[in-house]
Amino acid sequence: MLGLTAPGELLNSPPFLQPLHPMQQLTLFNLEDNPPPVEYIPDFLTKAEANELYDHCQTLDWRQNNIKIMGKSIPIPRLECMYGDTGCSYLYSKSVLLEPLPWTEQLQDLQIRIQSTTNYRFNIVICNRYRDGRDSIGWHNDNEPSMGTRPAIASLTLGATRKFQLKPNSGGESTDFWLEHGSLLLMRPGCQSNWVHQVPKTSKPVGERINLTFRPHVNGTLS
Ligand SMILES: O=C(O)CCC(=O)C(=O)O
Repeated sequence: MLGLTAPGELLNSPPFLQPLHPMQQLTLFNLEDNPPPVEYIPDFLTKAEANELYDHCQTLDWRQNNIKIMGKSIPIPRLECMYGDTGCSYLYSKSVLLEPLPWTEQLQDLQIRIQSTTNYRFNIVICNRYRDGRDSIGWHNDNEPSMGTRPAIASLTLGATRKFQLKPNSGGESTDFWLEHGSLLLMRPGCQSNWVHQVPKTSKPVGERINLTFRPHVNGTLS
C-alpha cells in the first residue's frame, strides 16, 4: 500500500478535500480571503499517548547546534536532533547539517500513523526541544531541496502550548494557532512556498515543548 509515490507526494487521491478537522483556533484571519493550507487536529493523540511519547522524547539524542550568520557561529535557541531513513541528511539555513539517527520504535510507529492519517509520506522527523519561552524559531519557510518540491510537513506537539504563527510571504496579517499537547498540524503542499511561519519567544512562564516535524526526503526509502 505504501511506497508507490515519491516522498512527500500523496499516496492516493486525497481522501479529504475538506479539512480533516475545522481549523479551530484561527485568529486575525478571514477564511474567505486567503486561508493558509494547513489543518489542525488538536486531539491527534490521546492524553495518555502524548504523555508516553513525551517521556520517550526525553531519551532522544538532543544536540545544541550552531547556525552561521554573517560568518559568526551562534547557538540555535532550541535543542535539535533528527531520526529517519538512512542517507537522508538534511542541511538547513546553509549551515546546519542534521544526520539521521535510526528510527526509534516509537517514532516509527508515529510516522506510520501520521502517514495513514494524512496520506502523505515522510522519511525523516526533525525533533525540536524548546526548553522555555526563550527558545524559539523566527519567521522562515522550509524549502530545502532535499525535501523535493512542494513538500507536505506534519508537525506534532508535546508538552507546553506555544503560539505558532503563519503569514503569507507577500505580507499581511498572521494567523495564530496555539499548538497543544498531542496535536498535529499538517502543512500542505504550497505552505512552504507561499507562507512563512514562526514560534516566537515569550516572556510568560512556559514549560518545555517538544515538536516533531515529519518531512519527506528525496533519498528516503519508499516503504
Ligand atoms: O516548533 C514548531 O512548531 C515549528 C518548527 C519549525 O518551524 C521548524 O522546525 O522549521
